[in-house]
Amino acid sequence: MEVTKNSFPDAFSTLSPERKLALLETMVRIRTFETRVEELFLNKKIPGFVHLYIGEEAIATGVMANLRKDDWITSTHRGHGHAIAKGAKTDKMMAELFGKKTGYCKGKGGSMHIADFSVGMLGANGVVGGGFNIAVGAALSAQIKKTDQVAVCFFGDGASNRGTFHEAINLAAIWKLPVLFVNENNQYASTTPVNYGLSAQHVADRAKGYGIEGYTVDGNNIAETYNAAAYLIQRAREGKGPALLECLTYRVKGHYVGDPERYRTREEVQKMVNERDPIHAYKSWLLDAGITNQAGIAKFYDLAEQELRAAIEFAESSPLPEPEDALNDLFSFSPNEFPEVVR
Ligand SMILES: Cc1ncc(C[n+]2csc(CCOP(=O)(O)OP(=O)(O)O)c2C)c(N)n1
Ligand SMILES: [Mg+2]
Repeated sequence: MEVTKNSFPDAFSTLSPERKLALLETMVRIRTFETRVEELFLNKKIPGFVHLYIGEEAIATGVMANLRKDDWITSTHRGHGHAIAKGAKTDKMMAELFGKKTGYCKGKGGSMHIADFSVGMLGANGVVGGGFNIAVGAALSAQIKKTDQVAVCFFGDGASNRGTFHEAINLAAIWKLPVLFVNENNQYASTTPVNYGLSAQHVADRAKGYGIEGYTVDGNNIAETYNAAAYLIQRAREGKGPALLECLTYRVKGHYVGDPERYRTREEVQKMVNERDPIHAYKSWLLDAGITNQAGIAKFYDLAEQELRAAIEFAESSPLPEPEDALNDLFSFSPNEFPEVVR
């Protein structure tokens, strides 16, 4: 995997040991959530579809560590990691995955509809490329209201071929909106390898066409994603406009749980797991730097397991939605209030 080195200021090095460890904790919480979700799905506890974020944790974690609670993100169909890193509650997420009434969408949406506006998570999205214009809209509201909030739009390599990508980036560029477009180039769009679907060498190359900065970093290296995000988010916050950040990564699991994966070899996947796992790399770095020890790392896994056990218990013991509620919450207003709009 080719990586273009960019010389962003090294904000990561200035983080306290506690904050460096907090990054590991977030990555471990995401990995643990996803690992348990895979098991639960295979055990038929979770209906619908789930797309796992395993192997891509350094992107959500490095970016979100630079956002405030009142900043916004838009997410994708592979959104659990984004939601967790932005501060969503894993018990309400799990309940949503189980289709339970206590879930984020009262059990009506599932994995691809998790949103928590209270922490600035504007939503996962079943529509590939559905987040671009929502993020640009949020950024426009910050500009109009003269707040210094920033919106981050996460999207895949496949999504960069949607028309919405081009519309959104162009408008954000000409209006200098405070939005960062974070591309998670995980080498595949379902069954299509990135080098088949992408006309440029890098997704970031497309930035030039809109007159904005585009960068490519190693998305499996938490220090690199952190540094790039720190610089570009601050720049957006100061009114200097949008940028495109491409994070090179690898989708370790199938496109969805149950994907037969006939489009790639097991050897390819195993090599990436062995050589490029972002959590393994960061743990080694923290140990070498003397910031923690094996027991310190084990503690994060124990805490994440405890959190997940509680989340699963909450989801399992929660009620299913009532049939009478099926048509509630489908509109942001009551259809009876504005009958002429709903006609
Ligand atoms: C508008 C639209 N087209 C097609 C699909 C079907 N689909 C779901 S995920 C996906 C691939 C997305 O690839 P990418 O953007 O690279 O994200 P990744 O799955 O790799 O995270 C496709 C084609 C969809 N959900 N929405
Ligand atoms: Mg992809």
